[in-house]
Amino acid sequence: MTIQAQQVSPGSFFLTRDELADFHTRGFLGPFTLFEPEEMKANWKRERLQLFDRSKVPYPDAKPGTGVYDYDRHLDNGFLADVVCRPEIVHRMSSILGPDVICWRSEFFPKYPGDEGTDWHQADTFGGGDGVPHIVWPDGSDFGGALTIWMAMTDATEETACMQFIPGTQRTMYYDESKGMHYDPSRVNQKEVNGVLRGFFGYDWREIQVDPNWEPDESKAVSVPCRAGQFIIFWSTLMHASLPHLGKSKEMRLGFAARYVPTSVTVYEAMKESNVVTELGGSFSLDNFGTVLVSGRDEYGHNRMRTETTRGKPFSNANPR
Ligand SMILES: O=C(O)CCC(=O)C(=O)O
Ligand SMILES: [Fe+2]
Repeated sequence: MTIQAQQVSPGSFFLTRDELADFHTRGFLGPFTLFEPEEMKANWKRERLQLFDRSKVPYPDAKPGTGVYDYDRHLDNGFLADVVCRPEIVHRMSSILGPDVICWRSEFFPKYPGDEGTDWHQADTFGGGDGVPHIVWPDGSDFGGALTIWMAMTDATEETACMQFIPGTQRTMYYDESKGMHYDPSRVNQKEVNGVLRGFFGYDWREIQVDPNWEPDESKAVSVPCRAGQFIIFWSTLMHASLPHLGKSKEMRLGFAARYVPTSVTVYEAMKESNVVTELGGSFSLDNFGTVLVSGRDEYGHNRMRTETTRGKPFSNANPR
């Protein structure tokens, strides 16, 4: 894949050559500001209520309490539909992934006071849970995984579960996602790892380590706090985690993650027959699923596209060609 640094002008958020080089060295970039903190706080106050309206959620069959319950709310919620298409995000995605980019997944990551941090992990095929690939890159690709933007909907500090990364680990997979993991929600909030309360929503990534004796080198970990309205970009194959919410503040921390790949990537091919995705203790049918073309055009036709939300709001293309 050729990667071009582009000229930065007003309204344009393509990465500079230095930012790109930095991204490829470390595997993450940011934080960048999408909303000022006060604006984000007002947005969240409003959208929190909107999100309770589940009359048009894409996966009405997903059960409450399962990890898939609030997947892909950008497909029904207008605010999130705008967020995933914003040029501040999409131009940067396109600087790394090329001109033709889809958003295929979004998720919320809430941490309430006292909650464990997210344990160290990497995602290449996103099939670590069920052992079946969710995304497949074309043969011979340099990269795998998805580019993630993780946006802080509330402040995320070292005391309130900010993200952590181990820079430069994005090129080696320390986990074999084809093994699949056991789901056991009784594991949640139970375990300290090196003195830090961490877990993975009922999964334990140690079950699928390539080398059972390996441990992530936490001495190299960096914490990346974000103010409400800021976002970080990272490869899903970068070793990443979050710190626990220590409970000193009574405010929950909420992350919103959206995942992007080039149009050449095939999403949910392995679920073509069943039309069902199963992970994190839940499942949902793909009837309303569609990827969103946020940049360029689709010359492959691998994926079902959604051009509008379930409420009929069109998605915008931030970088048409
Ligand atoms: O927010 C978190 O604690 C974890 C987020 C994460 O793992 C992801 O966005 O891939
Ligand atoms: Fe993750």
